[in-house]
Amino acid sequence: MNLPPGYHHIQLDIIDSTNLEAKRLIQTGNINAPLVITAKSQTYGKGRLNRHWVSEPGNLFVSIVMQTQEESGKSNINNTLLPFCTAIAIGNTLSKFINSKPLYKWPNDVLVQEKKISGVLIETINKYIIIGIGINITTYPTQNTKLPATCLNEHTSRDIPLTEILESLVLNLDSKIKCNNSDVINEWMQSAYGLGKKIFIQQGKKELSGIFSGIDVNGWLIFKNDKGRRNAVSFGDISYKV
Ligand code: BT5
Repeated sequence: MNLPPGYHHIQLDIIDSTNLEAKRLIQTGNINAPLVITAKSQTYGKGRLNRHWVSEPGNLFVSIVMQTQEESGKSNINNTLLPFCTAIAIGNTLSKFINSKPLYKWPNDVLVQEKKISGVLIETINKYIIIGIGINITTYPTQNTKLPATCLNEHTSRDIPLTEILESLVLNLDSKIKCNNSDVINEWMQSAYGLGKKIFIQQGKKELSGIFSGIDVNGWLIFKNDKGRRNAVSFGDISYKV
């Protein structure tokens, strides 16, 4: 496995969730970050807000554990824009293998031809950040998903080894987290899905709507409400008018 200098790797067979495994290692003090944990399949793949991530063998399930800025004493990890760095790293990796341009759905989904190919779950625990990434490679769920899904093999005839995808992903992420904020924002915006479109933002029971106009320096989603007033939100699920 060809990972950037300093990275460790644990390869698991079946696990409940690579993010949960990362948490256990952190809690028991058995962590040597940066650490890449991969599994062949997950029995309890997690999405955001305790949603389920369908985790069939053949797809990529990885959690990358890094120390936060304070703990490592480094100032070169872009914590604020980590979700966007991660989406870009996934997008750049997929672009190596397919012709369609991956697009980013705020905050960190990656779509290919308007279908979800990858999801990201970032969690923080005891001064460590766990970046959980699922990428559909060979299969994808065909029902019970909010967005239609897809997988890499639907967009290429080449059989790409998971190791090749993982190596590119970690390398891309390692370089993105060292970029400055404006570069990250600009790169993300160039492939933002739905710019200028009417969006609905679900925040629990509350729903906001407006025209999606970009992200600000903190990665908050900016939208213009129906009265033309600029608003920003830091969290929420986005859907688009059909
Ligand atoms: C995500 O959540 O998209 C984050 C998914 C993160 C999964 C990785 S795998 C490695 C690591 N270990 C874990 O346990 N998790 C991370 P969210 O935005 O909440 O989207 C979840 C929703 O996506 C579900 O409610 C479904 O609608 C849909 N979905 C579930 N599985 C899918 C899949 N394989 N492909 C596409 N969509 C899926």
